[in-house]
Amino acid sequence: MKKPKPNESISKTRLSKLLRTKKLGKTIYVFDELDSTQDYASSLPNNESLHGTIVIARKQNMGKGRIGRTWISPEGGLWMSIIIIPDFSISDIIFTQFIGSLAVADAVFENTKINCKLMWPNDILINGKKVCGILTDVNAENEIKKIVMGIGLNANIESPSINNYLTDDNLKATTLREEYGKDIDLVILINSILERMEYYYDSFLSCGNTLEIVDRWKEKSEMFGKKAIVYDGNQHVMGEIIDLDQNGAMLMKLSDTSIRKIMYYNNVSLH
Ligand code: BT5
Repeated sequence: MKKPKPNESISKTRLSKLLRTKKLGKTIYVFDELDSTQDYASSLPNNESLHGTIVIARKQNMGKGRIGRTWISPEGGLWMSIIIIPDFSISDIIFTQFIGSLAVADAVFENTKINCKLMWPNDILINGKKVCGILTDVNAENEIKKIVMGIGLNANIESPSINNYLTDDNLKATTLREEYGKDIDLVILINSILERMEYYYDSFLSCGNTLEIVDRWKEKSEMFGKKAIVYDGNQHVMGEIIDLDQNGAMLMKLSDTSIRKIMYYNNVSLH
């Protein structure tokens, strides 16, 4: 059988045939290009049958990061949004972010044997450089709540085609092509991500098992013991990251030895 070239491999038909998940990926949209898969998924009307729908674009023209930031999304990357109709309280939203990061890290390991590191709350790094970001948007205005989880994974891309456009000098991006030395089959990678996500999601929902998720997340993070600054409007506080609590909040020790809880929506920068 002819093997598709990785760059051409996000085919809806191939993906549907390969997927072994129960719910995630049951409906699949694949576009050559979109402004943002996140916007497209958010625009679909809230409806329970949407749970597990995935929206993929081969390239995005206006990819979104958090708090109005831009996500550079050339061809060759994995730009995907997953719709979740939650059976849990929206206050546990941080766990969807952890589930997404763990699923990507597991899938990258499964396919390349590369160990990614997680940075709170939504970054995935290889060798200290960002390879993936997760974005979680919530639409809670309706009776049926909808979470849209966006995954932006720099896969089969040359890193300068991202780094040349980054404006923040402190942050460098890397790509799987650069770290792995070859291209990866994106359909197989998507399948691995969705399988791992379903595993974590089911164990979280069926047993409320946040402990396993928090523990796995802690194992994969190198943040503990590092100094960080948290920005709060014009103010900022500096401290040492010491732990993650059961609710997914990050615990930071300040210079007066008091412990401050940092929530996922806070703006944190590592030092
Ligand atoms: C994120 O935001 O890390 C979340 C990115 C989510 C992107 C996905 S792609 C599919 C879906 N559709 C969308 O439109 N978005 C989601 P944040 O933590 O705010 O990081 C954004 C910052 O990362 C930017 O301000 C840049 O400094 C940097 N950046 C931009 N593009 C990048 C890239 N491709 N790789 C690494 N860093 C990047």
